Amino acid sequence: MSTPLERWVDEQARLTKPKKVYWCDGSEEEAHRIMEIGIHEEKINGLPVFHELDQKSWPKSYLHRSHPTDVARTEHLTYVCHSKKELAGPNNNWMAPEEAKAKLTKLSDGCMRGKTMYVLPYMMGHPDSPYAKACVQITDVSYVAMSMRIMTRMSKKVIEKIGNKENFVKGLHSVADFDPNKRFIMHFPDEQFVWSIGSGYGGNALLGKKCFSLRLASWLGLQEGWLAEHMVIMGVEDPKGNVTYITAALPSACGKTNLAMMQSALPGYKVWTLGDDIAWLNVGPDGRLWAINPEAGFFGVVPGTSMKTNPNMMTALKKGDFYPTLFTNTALNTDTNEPWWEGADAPLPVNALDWRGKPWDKASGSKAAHPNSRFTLSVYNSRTLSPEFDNPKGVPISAIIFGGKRTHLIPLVFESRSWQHGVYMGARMGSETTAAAMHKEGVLRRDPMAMLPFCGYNMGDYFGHWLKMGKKMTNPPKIFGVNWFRKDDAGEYIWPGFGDNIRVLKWIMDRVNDRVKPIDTFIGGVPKIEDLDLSGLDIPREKLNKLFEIDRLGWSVELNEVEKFFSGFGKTFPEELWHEYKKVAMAIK
Ligand code: GTP
Ligand code: SPV
Ligand code: MN
Repeated sequence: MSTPLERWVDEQARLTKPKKVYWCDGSEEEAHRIMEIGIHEEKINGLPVFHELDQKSWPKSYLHRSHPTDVARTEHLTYVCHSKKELAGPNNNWMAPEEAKAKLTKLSDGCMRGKTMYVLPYMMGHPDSPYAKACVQITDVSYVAMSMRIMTRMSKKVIEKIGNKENFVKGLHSVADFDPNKRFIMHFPDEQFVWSIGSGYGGNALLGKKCFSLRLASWLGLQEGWLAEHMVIMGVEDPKGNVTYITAALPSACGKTNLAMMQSALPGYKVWTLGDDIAWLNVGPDGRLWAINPEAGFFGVVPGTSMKTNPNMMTALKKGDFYPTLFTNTALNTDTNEPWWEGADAPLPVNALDWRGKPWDKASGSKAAHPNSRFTLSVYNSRTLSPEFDNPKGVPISAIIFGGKRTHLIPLVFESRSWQHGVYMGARMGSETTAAAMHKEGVLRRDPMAMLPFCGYNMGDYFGHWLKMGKKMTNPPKIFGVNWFRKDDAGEYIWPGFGDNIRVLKWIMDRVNDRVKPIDTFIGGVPKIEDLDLSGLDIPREKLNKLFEIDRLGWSVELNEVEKFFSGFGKTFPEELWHEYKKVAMAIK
């Protein structure tokens, strides 16, 4: 007798018609085999699927070039197919499930012809964690199979775990012919099923990541009383050895990976990494909020990564403990066979090919590496990996940070007055767009809790769920806002950022332990400058004041935007958050 899993795989094979079906076991030996296949596969932009980089300087590292139209998430082609449109809300594209399936069935008929169908059994979360989920993804791309091996806990044991169960998480992925006109990322929340066609890019193709662990998981969290969030999880150790666990939600390409892997600029402080992108948050029996990272790898932004900005990530990238590390869409120094990118430590290459495989020099005026070029590597390469990473229970959270990329208005750090006010702070968040999705960069948009592209249901209900979660905790985390990106009149960042962000985390920890008091303002509590540890940092006082300046006119313009945004959710928008909004609006007048 076949199992429901085997029957499901058979059914997909009948539709997509691959040359062969290959069940992966997650072993290293198998990874070498798939790598060999990719090294000899058809060229994209002049390279095979995997190009071996110089193994002395970049052990176990390979370069992949994507299809030139396929370099970032495509939010306009991403749908959440709830039974009713209202469930998806104004924050999602919606299509009726039957219509979406009919469309995708047509596009998928024979889409794997001549190709291998990889069946990938994987866990999101530690297999012993009560919060972990057993999943299976099908894909027709060796690069996706390899990336899923790095990003998740892939193992044949998951097949045993699923056994005869019907309710495992399903993902069907095919790049078909990469045609952007036939590209769709469709979610079926009632079936825990993601169907993605036409794109091989990270968030569109690694279905355990944004598609399952955020969009579908956020919907599950609503039913079951937990949260799936676009958040860093980190432990910050003080000089006495006490570790405070903090989560931070920052929109795509706004600094999560760098925060999670920070090399502290303050002696005696150390950041321990638990996750750089996704957190699943549950209320523990102790009334606190507990976080696990469902992932096991980093899919991080390459440009800007260097020994100066992120020495811990550079060391992890060169460590090569776990096989393999992938670079996607960086430039290639053809003299040394090394990857190169804007902001790298290595000097400008003399002979280089850009991310498309075209000869490049500085005079060409274009970027050598794609601004959204990425590395994919295992967390186990990281020397800052927290000893608690594999703890199935997760870690207890003392503070939640909401931040964004705001060149104006938003201060370096501020604190909410209560859980409810903190939820309002998260809901009104805005951020300037980045290269992580296909849209114009640098445009301010609302991005509540950094979840706008990832909340799998109506965000009005999502805000209500956040409020409810607060009521379930006897000891909830304190909520803070941060902004590393404020600029001066000359257009320069005021705050040095990166390792110096520890100074902000230290103030947050001092607030968690009630060691200092904030100054109350209408947006929340801001630090007294003398309570910030600025030792060894040379920033003139007037510049520092700029970081905390509260521009009333700017805030009233902002509030008009916020009001319009909140109103879009109609009756689903919680009254409690209107109440918080009105308090701020009154205070500004
Ligand atoms: P996703 O993987 O897309 O979710 O992004 P992320 O939030 O993990 O962003 P990441 O840490 O990769 O940072 C994106 C960009 O922001 C990189 O180019 C970084 O160099 C830059 N960045 C990160 N932290 C800081 C900071 O503190 N200050 C400044 N100025 N730039 C930063
Ligand atoms: C993001 O865009 O927020 C990412 C990269 O973390 S992706 O996996 O493509 O979503
Ligand atoms: Mn992300």
